[in-house]
Amino acid sequence: MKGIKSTLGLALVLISFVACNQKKSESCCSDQTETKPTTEEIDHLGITNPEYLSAASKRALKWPKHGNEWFIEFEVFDLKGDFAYEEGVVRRDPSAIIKENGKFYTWYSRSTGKVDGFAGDIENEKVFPWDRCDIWYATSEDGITWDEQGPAVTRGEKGAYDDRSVFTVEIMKHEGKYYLCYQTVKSPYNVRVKNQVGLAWSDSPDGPWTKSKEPILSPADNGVWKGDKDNRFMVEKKGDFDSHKVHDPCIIPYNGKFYLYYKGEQMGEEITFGGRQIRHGVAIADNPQGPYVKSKYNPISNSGHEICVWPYNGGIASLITTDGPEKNTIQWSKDGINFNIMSSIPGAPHAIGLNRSADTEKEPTEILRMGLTHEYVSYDWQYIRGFKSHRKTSHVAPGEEGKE
Ligand code: AAL
Repeated sequence: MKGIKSTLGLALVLISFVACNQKKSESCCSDQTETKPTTEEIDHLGITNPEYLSAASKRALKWPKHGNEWFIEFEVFDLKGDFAYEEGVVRRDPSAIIKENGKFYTWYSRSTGKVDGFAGDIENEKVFPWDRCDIWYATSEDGITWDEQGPAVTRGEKGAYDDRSVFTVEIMKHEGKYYLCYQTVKSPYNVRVKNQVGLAWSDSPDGPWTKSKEPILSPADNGVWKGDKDNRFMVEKKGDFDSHKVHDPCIIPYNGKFYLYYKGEQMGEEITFGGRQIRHGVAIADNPQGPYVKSKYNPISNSGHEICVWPYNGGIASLITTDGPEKNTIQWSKDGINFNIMSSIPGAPHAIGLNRSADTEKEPTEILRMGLTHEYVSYDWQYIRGFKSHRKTSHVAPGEEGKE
């Protein structure tokens, strides 16, 4: 009996020794891949001595291998007709461009009057440039000269969830129907007011539009304000990344479902090492009109601002601008949820309206070759401008080309 016991004991010791060593060798090997770069990697990254890797070189060694396919530069320019700058009118946050009946169409936020801010009579004044907006649309033969057509979706009647402002719109065409999704605010527009998302649909890009009776997306309700002051930084608990506002909605038909991408603003938002704490989320529905269910993986970005997403190569691409440590990157995910950086770009125009009439599969960034953006002339007045982008594949001085 004693003999059996001691054999069993020895076996256990041996098993745990082997298991322990296996663990050790796994961690030793992963350390090795981290610290022992290949000759090609050393040459590609220009590392002086692979025995002495700086933190920057260690990070560079972890980068996935990408070419310059996703690297682009932008040029922004004035448009003509009704999109020429007009003092007294705010036109901003253009939707994507679609091509219908031989013409380009876009929708946008439109308001008039100067901004008063939050200090005065918020019931009757205008607190932001995007306050007291309706959604208007314009068409163009060439994408340069635009004709304003009039309102598409207007604010709801007093007491409705969208009675104060409807703004920051996106267009989706699906199976012959048109869908506009947009931000909504209910009066009074105070600092702590929650923002929601509404939807309208039509059989024609020229309307008439039917509005959803209820919002299709709302902020998470797990944040807790501290005190009664109208202050958005004072919180007991911040809650989810979208506990205060759901913004910049954009619906993409994807894998037989509808992916509603949006920007979240959090109660108690902070400034971090990358700027404002802004992150994106996605909510998924079986039908364009919803119900939209927020993904358990939210937030799906750690940076960004206005949503700018497009389908590419069976996945979804996303341009991340303005805020957060990963701003000025283009990212791609093969499942619409798990995004990785494909390129780091020298800034991008704000609030981009993509060219959805482009052949999106031609190149990863083909949809960005032309499009719309907005620009601040002042905090009171913004107008819609055009942009172009081009791929950058080499960097040569004048006269150097022939010598390549
Ligand atoms: C934009 C967007 C949303 C915000 C405001 C108008 O950049 O993120 O639309 O509410 O600013």
